[in-house]
Amino acid sequence: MPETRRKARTPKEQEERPPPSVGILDIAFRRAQRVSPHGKTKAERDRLRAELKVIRSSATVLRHLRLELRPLRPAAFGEFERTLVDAAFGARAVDRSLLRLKRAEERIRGLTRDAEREVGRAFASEELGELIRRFYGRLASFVREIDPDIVRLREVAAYLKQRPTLDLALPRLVVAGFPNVGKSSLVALLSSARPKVAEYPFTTVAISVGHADLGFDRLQVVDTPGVLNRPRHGNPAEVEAEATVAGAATAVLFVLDPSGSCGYGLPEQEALLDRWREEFPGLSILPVETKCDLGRRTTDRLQVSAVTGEGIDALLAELSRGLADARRRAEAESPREEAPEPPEGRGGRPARGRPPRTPR
Ligand SMILES: Nc1nc2c(ncn2[C@@H]2O[C@H](COP(=O)(O)OP(=O)(O)OP(=O)(O)O)[C@@H](O)[C@H]2O)c(=O)[nH]1
Ligand SMILES: [Mg+2]
Repeated sequence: MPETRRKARTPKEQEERPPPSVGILDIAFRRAQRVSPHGKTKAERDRLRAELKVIRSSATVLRHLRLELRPLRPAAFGEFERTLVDAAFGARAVDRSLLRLKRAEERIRGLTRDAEREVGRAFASEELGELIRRFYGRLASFVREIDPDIVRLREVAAYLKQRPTLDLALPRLVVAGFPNVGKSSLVALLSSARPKVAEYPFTTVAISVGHADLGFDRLQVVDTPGVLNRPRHGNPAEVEAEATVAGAATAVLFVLDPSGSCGYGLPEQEALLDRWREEFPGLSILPVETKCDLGRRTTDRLQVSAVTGEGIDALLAELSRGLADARRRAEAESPREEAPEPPEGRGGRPARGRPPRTPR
């Protein structure tokens, strides 16, 4: 699905910024240059200086590489984040970069060990000088080789930084549906979030989170971009929304606009609802029809209006009931635990026995 992937930076964009290796090596070599060894003889001091140059430059490079990997450490990079990143960058690309960074670390460690041994065996100062030059050269080429990988991991880190952190201990109501149906308007009414609302599709292009207090229960309300029902051909915003439904939802509030003012007919919206019900049989999906101020119809579903506020209290009551039921079920399942939490499934979602799925 090439259209869902992030584009690599153009050569011109890459030209504008020096590659990461320039900064990393600059700091490493400067630190190594500042060594002031003690020793009785010049030969002793020369050897110690060479040893310290090897150790300091390599340690500085390794520390920088570890820093590049920090945003992707397991604690910050759960399965939900992984799904988002896979969808945005391509799964294999990120794995390849991680692997290449790890390999570069191992090679640098090996190079350092060899250089330390050679320094110990060297006789003359000139020999030491030549040894250090060679070591610096190889160290630099190892780091330069992974420049594209460091750039990619930095892009992933920046992407993740823009995504809200979901508290996996709190229930997550994901508000989803077709574009322009009124999802963000409902999120603004239900929670503390104030997402942008406008009369064109794809106003929301990334997920955002607000909170709602429903009696005893605190709920995270997640606004998502609209999804046109076209698996494998969705744009990055649609892929992100589907990944959130698949990987982060405790429950889904599926918003339908029967008035058609969103620009899409009810049958195509119903088709998306049907597909999700089929793909996520264990997920609780509550459909709600909105914009009822534009016209009411006969239906068993909840009907609301974000403009007049009609039906919102009934919707809140329904959500409260659903949450209380889920809490009671969790308490019944783990009666001895003080703070009952559902067992975590994929992406911190309560396990429901449905198969993991990579959204396309
Ligand atoms: N009449 C009426 N208009 C509404 C209602 N809810 C939302 N709208 C309008 O519908 C349009 C889309 O609303 P949004 O809340 O931005 O819809 P969305 O589903 O978040 O849209 P995307 O983020 O683009 O997918 C805006 O012009 C809103 O003012 C409603 O209950 N009644
Ligand atoms: Mg929106």
